[in-house]
Amino acid sequence: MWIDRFFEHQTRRAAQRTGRRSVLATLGKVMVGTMALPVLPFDRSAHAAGAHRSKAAGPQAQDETACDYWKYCAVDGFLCACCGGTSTSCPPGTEPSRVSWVGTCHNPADGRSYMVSYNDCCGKTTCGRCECNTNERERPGYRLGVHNDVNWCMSNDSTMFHCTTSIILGVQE
Ligand code: ABN
Repeated sequence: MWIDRFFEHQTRRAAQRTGRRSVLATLGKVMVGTMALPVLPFDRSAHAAGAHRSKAAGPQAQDETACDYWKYCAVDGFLCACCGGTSTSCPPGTEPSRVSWVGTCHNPADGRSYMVSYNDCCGKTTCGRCECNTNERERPGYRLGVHNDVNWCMSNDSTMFHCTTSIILGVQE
């Protein structure tokens, strides 16, 4: 009967199409996918200095090369203390940005709040060490005036960003 022949033909065609070739194609896709996975851009800043300390413990006031140092509560950049400078001075061959981002951080050593200016150091390629992204009270990029993911070297003679300092501007009375 024609209907039997029709379905037999369709079934054979489907079996040919979804046979070994499609299994191999699926396997190939899985293999390529798993090879690409390790090179995808993951945020690895959690592995930066100080990440081993518990966040619940709050900020600390001893180690200037760790992201949880109290002055770094709203920082976004590589710590100059890990790049040949200090938390308040630029490494040799770089100069402080003319514009900056400010944050208010709580110092656990004296229980007071300080206004901190995050000036980038400009004039050399990125340092790449001690990347910290604490960004307390920062807002998303579409709210430009309150966003910190910005190269503050933008108005210097050299706009090359190297690292970020954290300079106390004042204490809250
Ligand atoms: N303020 C640090 C920085 C520099 C370049 C791009 C993003 C953030």
